[in-house]
Amino acid sequence: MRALILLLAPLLAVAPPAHAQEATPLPASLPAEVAEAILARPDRFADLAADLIHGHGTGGAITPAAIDTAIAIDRAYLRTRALRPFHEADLDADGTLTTAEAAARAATLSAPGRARLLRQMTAADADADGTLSPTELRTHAEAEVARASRPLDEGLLRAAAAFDSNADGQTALAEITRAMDALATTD
Ligand SMILES: [Ca+2]
Ligand SMILES: [Ca+2]
Repeated sequence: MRALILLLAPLLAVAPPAHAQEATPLPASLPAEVAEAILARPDRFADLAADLIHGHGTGGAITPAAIDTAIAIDRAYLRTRALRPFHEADLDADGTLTTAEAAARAATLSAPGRARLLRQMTAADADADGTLSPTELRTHAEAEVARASRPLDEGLLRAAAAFDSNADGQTALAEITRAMDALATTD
């Protein structure tokens, strides 16, 4: 499935409204920047929570552990996406990318694809020796995950856990929608 955090970009692009600092029915445990993002677009947070619960929950509800798993799946998706061009060029499958392997793969690509592969290789080649070691590949993948999944993105996914209003250890979609409806009526 598409990474949940990629769905967050429109939510995060919206500036928090002026009333974000006022008292609200949001759980007090939420970090301030997460609460502000939810207040800015409660409808989008409800959509995000629905995707999270439907995609990773059980019986219409989700536990904190399942949210952690959803976030780990998103990270794995981003890591895999970052490494794919290099894996496609690792012709002898030894986990290391040589200059010759990159050149052989680049020759089969369009001009933009070739430019992208060589640019990504230069960026990942931390010691500038012309090859990518397993360590350089891992570091590059983690950097791409950090770049694509900002702390606030994951904070919004984790926020769903704070809406467990009946404290049964899981958040039902109804608990989220009730809280978002309450926000709408206090506006
Ligand atoms: Ca290789
Ligand atoms: Ca290197």
